[in-house]
Amino acid sequence: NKPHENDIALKPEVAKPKLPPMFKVLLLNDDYTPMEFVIEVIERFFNKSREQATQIMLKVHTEGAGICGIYPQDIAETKMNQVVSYARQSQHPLQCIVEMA
Ligand code: TYC
Repeated sequence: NKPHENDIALKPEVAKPKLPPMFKVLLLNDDYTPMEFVIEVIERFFNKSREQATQIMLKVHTEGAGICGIYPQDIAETKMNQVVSYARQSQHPLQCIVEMA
């Protein structure tokens, strides 16, 4: 009792719950932006406590860069643009970048 040759076994398509690709938002160190301003930026745009924001700022200051948060691409890019625009309004050279996580 042979299977019919048109009975090709197709792998059933399983609906995978797909997570969006995630992107890191980083601050870069510079010699001019005041530490207090950087702490306020991290609190305001990345919803961190004063203590968390201070730790992140010090990491950026000593290591050159630090992650403020990880988000889907559109949110990560919006945060980067908000940080840069706020820093420029305040005439600070603070740099913010997005990287694939
Ligand atoms: N290096 C700066 C200073 O000594 C402080 C600073 C920290 C600047 C983090 C930028 O992303 C930064 N005033």
